[in-house]
Amino acid sequence: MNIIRFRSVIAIFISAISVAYLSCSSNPPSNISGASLIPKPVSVTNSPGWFMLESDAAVYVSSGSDELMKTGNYLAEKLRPATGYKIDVKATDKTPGAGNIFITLAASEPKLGNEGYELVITDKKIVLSANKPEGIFNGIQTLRQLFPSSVELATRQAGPWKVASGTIVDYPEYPYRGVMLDVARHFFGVNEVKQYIDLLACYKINALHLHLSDDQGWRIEIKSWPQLALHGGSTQVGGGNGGYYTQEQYSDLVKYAADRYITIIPEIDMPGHINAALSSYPELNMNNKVTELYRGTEVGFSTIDTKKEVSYKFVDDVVRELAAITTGPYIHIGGDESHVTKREDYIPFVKKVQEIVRSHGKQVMGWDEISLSELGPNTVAQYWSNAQNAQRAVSQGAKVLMSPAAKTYIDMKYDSTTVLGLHWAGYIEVDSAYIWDPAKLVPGIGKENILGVEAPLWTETIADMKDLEYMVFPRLPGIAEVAWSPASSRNWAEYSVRLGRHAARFNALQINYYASKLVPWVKAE
Ligand code: TNX
Repeated sequence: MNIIRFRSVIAIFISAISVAYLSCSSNPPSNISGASLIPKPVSVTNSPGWFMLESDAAVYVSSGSDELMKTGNYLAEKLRPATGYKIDVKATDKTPGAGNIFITLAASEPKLGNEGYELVITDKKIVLSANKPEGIFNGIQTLRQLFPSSVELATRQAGPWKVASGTIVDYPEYPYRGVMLDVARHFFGVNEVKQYIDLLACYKINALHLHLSDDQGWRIEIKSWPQLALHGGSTQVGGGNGGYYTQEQYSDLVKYAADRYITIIPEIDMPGHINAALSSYPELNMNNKVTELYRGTEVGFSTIDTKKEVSYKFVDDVVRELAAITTGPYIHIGGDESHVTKREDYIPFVKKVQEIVRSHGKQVMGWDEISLSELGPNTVAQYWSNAQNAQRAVSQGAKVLMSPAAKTYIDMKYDSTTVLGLHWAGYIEVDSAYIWDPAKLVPGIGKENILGVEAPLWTETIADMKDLEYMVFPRLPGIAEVAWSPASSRNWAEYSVRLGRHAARFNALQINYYASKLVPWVKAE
């Protein structure tokens, strides 16, 4: 075949593929199994017809649970702006009539667990059932994605608000599906974190780990050690004023997240990554002198004096105050890159700090290095770089949270042209963040040893929400699917088409995403 003919054959082939894309990209699709849902549900079954949301539709909630009523209100709030409909929310003792959405805790499937849900859509109504309100909340996220993406717009749109009929039965692969935000290197205020929480909820993420302290900043008010936030929180990478959360603001964040079934895990990084504290209180240093505030991006140069009594008084006060404003089960103690702490000091320090955390009624999380120490009951090791550390944690009976840097570090650049981000763990294109199985990554660590998956965003180079969105989207939806959907049902070629159809949703939500060339983006509906 000569080169010209070869080219025209390729051209015909490409246009055939484009036609195929266009013909199945109508949103919503005529079959529910053609819907571009992320994360992919466990099971989707078609049935003929569709449900049409009309102006007199209401959300009916089976009576008896205030919490369930809240999920009904959340759904109505999501549907009102774009539809322009009133969408009343009403408690009821019986199944409502045609044209309505019904939310109920009468799920028949024990396998749904706490977070799963069942969605049955017919031409008459939408019935969303689950064992627990968190399952309903997850089902609501699926329902949002079943409506045309214009449902996410803030102003009234034309519709029609049609959803293809069928049944979805869905539940997560892993119980912990998280992200980490480093608010120490660059501070992110309460409203910014709330904005992030709203985006996380769309993808059924249920944990937000906040990295609250590092060399460059201390971001949480501690009443018994006030200089930590006042002085230690007064700057950030590159300079500027930094910032911190008062305990009241922090509690507001915890509640905002909990209302969206997201648990906040606070981290105080110790014994290294602690210059902000050392610059606030001289007694925490080996030489009893305060250090300078730090605005650079080096890691691994600071350590608390692990031999002094006062260091443990400090840890106990900080953990006590933090535990009192933490509703979730975990406190993260850091433990990474303590390059200037002697091994013989690091090991007893990590052991004692775990005991302090447990004495305040919380379970411990720490970066994988903590397995060098003896791990106490229920301690979770967060695997980020050293497989041996993770294996040592498992051999001590600990569970592992999977954050392999080469897959989940969403502060890594996409490729060599990405302006933001670092690349010490390699470039992470959108496909690479998706194509991996947490249960097959580290020899000797299987599904039974894994609590879940977390994608950290370190913020040495990330200064604001636009930067954050660019690094998080579109890798986060893929990582959310790795954590939620069974590995056997995942495949990049199919996923990339579904992801491409989320462009209109990203645009409606005004997300500054990276339009990777690896994804067949479908911008218009
Ligand atoms: C390593 S990951 C760190 C962080 C940096 C990050 C940058 C980990 C536990 N420690 O201190 O911010 O690399 O990617």
